[in-house]
Amino acid sequence: LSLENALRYAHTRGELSLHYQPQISLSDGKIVGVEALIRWNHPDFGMISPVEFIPIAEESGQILLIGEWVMRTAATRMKQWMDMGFPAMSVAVNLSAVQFHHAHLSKLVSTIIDEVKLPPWFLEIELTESAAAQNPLHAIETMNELSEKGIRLSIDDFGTGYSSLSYLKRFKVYKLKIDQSFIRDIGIDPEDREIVKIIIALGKSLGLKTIAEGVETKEQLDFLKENGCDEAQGYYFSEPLNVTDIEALLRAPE
Ligand code: G
Ligand code: G
Ligand code: MN
Ligand code: NA
Repeated sequence: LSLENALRYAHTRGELSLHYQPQISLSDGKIVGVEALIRWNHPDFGMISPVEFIPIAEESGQILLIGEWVMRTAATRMKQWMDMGFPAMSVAVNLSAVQFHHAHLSKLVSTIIDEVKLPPWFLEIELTESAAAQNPLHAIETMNELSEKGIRLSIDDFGTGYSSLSYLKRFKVYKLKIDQSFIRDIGIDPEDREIVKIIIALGKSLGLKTIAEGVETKEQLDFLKENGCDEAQGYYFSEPLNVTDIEALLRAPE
């Protein structure tokens, strides 16, 4: 049985779920957002990583349905949390290149936002530089349509793609996500320290928020605070959690 076949049923049989990883504001330590990360729990194969099945979903075209499910589920959940009285925060979803370059993405996103009645600025779309690079003209158009509707865009894995700087000039970007490969060795690698400082400074001068990914230690956190990074995300605070566990975390006094 191929993974592609199994994936066709995953969606309808409720085998897909979203986990949520908190994003912390470094000025006050509060949770200001979550990133939604897809999980596939197959009855026989067990947990299958998105690293394995997203490429298959992209090749087979199933990513369009799955991606729509991700956006709708994440937006619905955030609306529900707001209605339950949790503090306002954003929910970020990862978009694959295939989804991003499909016609009418911005229309689909608006439809979902309207349907769910979530204020658009609470939804953040994460896109990698390389995904945008596959069709730069269409990417600019889509980015502009999304930001006109008030939806926020963040560049995922920032610094690992190419043409980063020209994109910042042409796209309306809200946030830079500093790739975890730069954060990992902050404690031992002076080059990584300089790169991270420069990305934070770039964000400041262009008026973009910066968030560090993959923060695992106090030392990394202190460095980021010292250098004025806005937010952080990583195992130091919390791994991605299922709905029950993230709700418990959101309820707990900080
Ligand atoms: O959380 P985790 O280690 O499992 O994520 C692995 C990779 O899968 C990351 O690169 C992440 O961006 C990607 N990913 C997670 N959820 C989604 C999703 O809903 N859609 C897409 N396209 N990629 C996702
Ligand atoms: O590509 P993207 O940045 O969306 O993927 C985020 C990935 O990083 C997910 O697979 C998520 O589970 C993982 N992740 C989140 N926090 C940490 C962390 O502190 N350390 C490591 N190594 N991975 C992390
Ligand atoms: Mn991401
Ligand atoms: Na990333």
